[in-house]
Amino acid sequence: MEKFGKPHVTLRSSGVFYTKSPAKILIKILIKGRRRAFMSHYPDARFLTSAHQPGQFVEDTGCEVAFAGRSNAGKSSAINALVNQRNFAHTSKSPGRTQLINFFSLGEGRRLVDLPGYGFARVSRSMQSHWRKLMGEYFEDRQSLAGLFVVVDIRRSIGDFDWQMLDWAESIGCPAHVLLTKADKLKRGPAANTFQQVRKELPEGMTVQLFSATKKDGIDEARGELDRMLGR
Ligand SMILES: Nc1nc2c(ncn2[C@@H]2O[C@H](COP(=O)(O)OP(=O)(O)O)[C@@H](O)[C@H]2O)c(=O)[nH]1
Ligand SMILES: [Mg+2]
Repeated sequence: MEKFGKPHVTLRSSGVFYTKSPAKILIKILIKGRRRAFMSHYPDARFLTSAHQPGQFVEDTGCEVAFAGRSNAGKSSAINALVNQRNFAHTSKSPGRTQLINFFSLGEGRRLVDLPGYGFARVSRSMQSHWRKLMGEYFEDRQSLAGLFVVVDIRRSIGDFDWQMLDWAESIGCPAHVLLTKADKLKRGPAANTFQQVRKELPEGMTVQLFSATKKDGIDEARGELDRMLGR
């Protein structure tokens, strides 16, 4: 059975023939692309640059929210989930490889900053001191820093380096939000317990939430926090 005019591409599905013209296929692809961009909360999100020294930081204007976390905590996955793009910030199974600060634009002078992961036991001392220096330089004098997200694997809870980041934020009066990610790895009860415990331990004004990049849980709450920090 023929459905649309002349057969350009003929597909056979369960014994029935139907055809699609190249124009129809193209229109479908275009509509799909537009729908994806429309559905994205940050349709203009794009990579700006990677920096391994302060001279390479993006110009310190507008405002940005930095994401920190142990290597392998799920930082890149969280960023991908928030901007709704699969490989926006790359994800990795080998911890401690990226020692760069990655800057992304969310449009109109707003940025998201992917800080290098910490807590890597297997990397060299020189890499660890490079990390410490780079992070120190970033936090010391970043006028556009409007907020900090600390991404924590819920199964490990908050560690020493996470506390160091939160202390840094507190000392410069920067709002901070903890994402307890990989919440899908725990049952509801234990996840809720960790959440309550962290909430009690955090200094006043700092917030925490459950999150799962895999299950897309907590996305709206996290976007809400991100937007609040960015003044949207
Ligand atoms: N189950 C589960 N796995 C996750 C989640 N987020 C990240 N992962 C996995 O954890 C590993 C490290 O994630 P990645 O985002 O690269 O961590 P990063 O080093 O902090 O950027 C990858 O194998 C991810 O697939 C999550 O919410 N749930
Ligand atoms: Mg990463």
